[in-house]
Amino acid sequence: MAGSTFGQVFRITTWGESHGRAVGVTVDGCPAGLPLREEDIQVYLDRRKPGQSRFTTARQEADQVELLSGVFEGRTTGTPISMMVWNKDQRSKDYSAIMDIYRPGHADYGFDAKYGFRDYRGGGRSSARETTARVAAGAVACRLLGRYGITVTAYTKQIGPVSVCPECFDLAERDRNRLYMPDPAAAARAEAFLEKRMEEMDSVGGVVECVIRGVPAGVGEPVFDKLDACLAKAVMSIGAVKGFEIGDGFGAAESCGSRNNDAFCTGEAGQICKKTNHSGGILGGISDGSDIILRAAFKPTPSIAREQQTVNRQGNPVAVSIHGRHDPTVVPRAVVVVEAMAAVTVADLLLRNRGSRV
Ligand code: EPS
Repeated sequence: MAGSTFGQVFRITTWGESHGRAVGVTVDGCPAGLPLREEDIQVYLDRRKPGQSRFTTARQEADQVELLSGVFEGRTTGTPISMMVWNKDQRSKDYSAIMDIYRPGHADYGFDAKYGFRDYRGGGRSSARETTARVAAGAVACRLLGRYGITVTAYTKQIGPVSVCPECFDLAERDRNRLYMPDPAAAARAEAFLEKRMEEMDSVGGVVECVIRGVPAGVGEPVFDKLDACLAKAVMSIGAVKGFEIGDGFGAAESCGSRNNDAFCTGEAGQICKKTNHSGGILGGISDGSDIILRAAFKPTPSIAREQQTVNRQGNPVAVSIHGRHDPTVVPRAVVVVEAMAAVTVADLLLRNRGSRV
């Protein structure tokens, strides 16, 4: 399958299917000498793994990472870093009844149209389970970025119509509620909203926001590999993402130049900075030294128990209701996936930037 690799210098290749034996990733291009242990990766995987609460799939996976190569005596060697997680709780019979049916909102029809047949168990390669591998790679990227003083922090900004209120924003609250919202009152409202949709056998979407702090000015390539273009590709490649914004994003379309332009100024240490950050930290595809702010809109989980009309492989109309173990919203578990893809992108462009001048 083409298209399983992302990045040019810090390059990741993911592999595996939801109901296959395992999922994993190879990270090539990570510099030697970075301290790295399985525990460093596991903390990221634990934030994504299934079965965390009643708002996530009930599939039970420990998602225990095995670090297979590229590390010696606790440090990266500069050779490919291979990591994998065994699949242990597949329940493929949930899928045998719908193997010939095109589930609305899923990739089934596209896969058949492209390949002629597909691994129908749990969505196969297009399953959210593939994001396990991205998170493992992202953990390595975050460790690397940490060496440069760069942090990547995402959170749930919105679930359905319920948004975090800017005045109540408190990052410390993010890990204290099941939806990873940095606003406990909004989290409580979002949980109530979600409960209602679950009673109606329906699902919900939402928005993840991510802040990348500490990227020096000058990272990103000016034309096709603009920093924002690479981030857009990285984030849009996460299953269920339907929208992407940087800075004011679509809001900038309603602004005017005098408001949208961020005035440059000189900081206390004589450094060049900006008075505002409508640009979201990127100008001309190159980081401008301020926080990089991006948002990803996730659609509601397509697997719902409510009856839906569709067709089978033969084109005959059928009704389908999807049973099994599914996330009523993918957003809380996607928070760390967005962080991972943002980190991988910045790590790649940061390393590429080392060749930008003599
Ligand atoms: C998924 C369907 C469910 C989810 C799965 C993603 O899988 P299954 O039907 O096999 O239980 O549990 O998510 C994960 C297992 C995971 O680790 O993210 C899908 O169709 O995308």
